[in-house]
Amino acid sequence: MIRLPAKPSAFSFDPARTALVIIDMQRDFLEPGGFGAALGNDVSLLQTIVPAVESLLALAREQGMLVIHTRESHLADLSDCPAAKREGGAAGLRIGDPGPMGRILVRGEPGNQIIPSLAPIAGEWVIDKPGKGMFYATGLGDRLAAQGIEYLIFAGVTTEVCVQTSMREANDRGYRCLLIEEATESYFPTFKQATLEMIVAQGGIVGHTAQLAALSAAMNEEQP
Ligand code: TIU
Repeated sequence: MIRLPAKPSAFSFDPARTALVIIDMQRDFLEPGGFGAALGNDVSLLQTIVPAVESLLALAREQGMLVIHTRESHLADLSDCPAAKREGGAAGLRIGDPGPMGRILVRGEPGNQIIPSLAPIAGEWVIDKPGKGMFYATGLGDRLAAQGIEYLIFAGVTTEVCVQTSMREANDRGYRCLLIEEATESYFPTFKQATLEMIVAQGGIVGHTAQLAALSAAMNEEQP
């Protein structure tokens, strides 16, 4: 077992039964002209975490840990996009509308690809999800169970939307969850901070959070 300092208490995990989950580091949310910008957000805020997510991904790959990438996306005919979700954006900038990176939030379009520096490699899982949470309508739960995964380490965007929803879904399913603080970001810095605090409140009601350096040090140390 690997043990590291975390909030609200130390976090222990077995790397052989752990997956790194990188949520939605796709061009739609990180680059101008995508879904994030269409919703009125300053996407440059999210780009600041890219180096930390790159380091975390390299660490997981070095250690041979399972890596899972998610993408929020919809089928080309939008049959998996509820009207309530599509109605959310401004006219002409809604899910399925044409944008500079192709149809907004549609599977297979250029904007739906994970940014090049975090691109999945062979053996890593890519989960396309129509919702904010990674378990809803994806079949991921069965795949994780078949693989014997019990611990999930989270990174990605945005902290209070898809990351938090996925972490709450995982928490309800019994996974032990850790969110890496510098490897997640929100369009709203106060929402990120509030989310980190609410995850660890009440004795870790949703899970744990830790700094990347703490995880890296623990993983590179000899464990007793
Ligand atoms: N809008 C926002 O903050 N997030 C999303 O729409 N999706 C994800 O968080 N991936």
